[in-house]
Amino acid sequence: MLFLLPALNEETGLKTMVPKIKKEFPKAKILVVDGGSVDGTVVAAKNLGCEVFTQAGKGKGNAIIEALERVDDDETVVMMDADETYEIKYAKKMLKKLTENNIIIGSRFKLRHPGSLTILNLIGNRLLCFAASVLFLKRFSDLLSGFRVFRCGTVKNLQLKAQNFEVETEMSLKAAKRDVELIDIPSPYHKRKGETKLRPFRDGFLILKRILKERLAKS
Ligand SMILES: Nc1nc2c(ncn2[C@@H]2O[C@H](COP(=O)(O)OP(=O)(O)OP(=O)(O)O)[C@@H](O)[C@H]2O)c(=O)[nH]1
Ligand SMILES: [Mg+2]
Repeated sequence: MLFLLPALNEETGLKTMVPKIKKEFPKAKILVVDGGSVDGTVVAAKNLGCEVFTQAGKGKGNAIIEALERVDDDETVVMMDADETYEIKYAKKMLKKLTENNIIIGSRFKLRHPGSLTILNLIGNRLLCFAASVLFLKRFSDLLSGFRVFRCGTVKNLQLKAQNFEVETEMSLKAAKRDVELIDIPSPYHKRKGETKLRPFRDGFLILKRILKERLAKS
């Protein structure tokens, strides 16, 4: 099993998160994909015993795509942000539902902590989920959640292309089109450690564009 952590300047989050992963999942490998951090992310991750590589391209999407290329198809992947917003122990609940052909999503709306999602992000997320649900005639609960469990090969087969924060949306929409089951598990969400990398208007617009692109594309 492999924890996949995309990290751009997340030294603070990694320092508290990685020991928790090791405690809950002592045998798991931890792969940190560095996005060109200028803080102590890389050194901290290495000192904590993680495998680390710096991505060639830019953006969270490229980080995920490049990481999956390095991982065997039959590996179980737990993807989560490196800012300690998600609760590691919930991965256990998610792993129980995993099959060869599904993606388990930690859905944040029910159990989110106050202040974890800004009003703007909450409204944007809801609107984007609503737009996708209407356009795809299927209910998407937390399209943008970065907490996901899947077999590496399941997601590699989707041939993701999104370079930035549209990557989770593309994953969910392509999965829906290819009959890969999406299973939501309510999972807590906390206020992040360190500074956000999300730019709500720019990234929200890119996500909306991705939803429309996926709707218009044939497969
Ligand atoms: N490798 C890599 N990681 C990135 C990049 N951009 C963002 N990330 C990571 O992707 C994860 C999600 O980014 P966040 O800034 O937390 O965005 P968010 O979770 O939508 O927003 P918050 O609710 O503010 O946390 C974090 O672990 C970031 O460090 C990038 O270009 N490269
Ligand atoms: Mg975050």
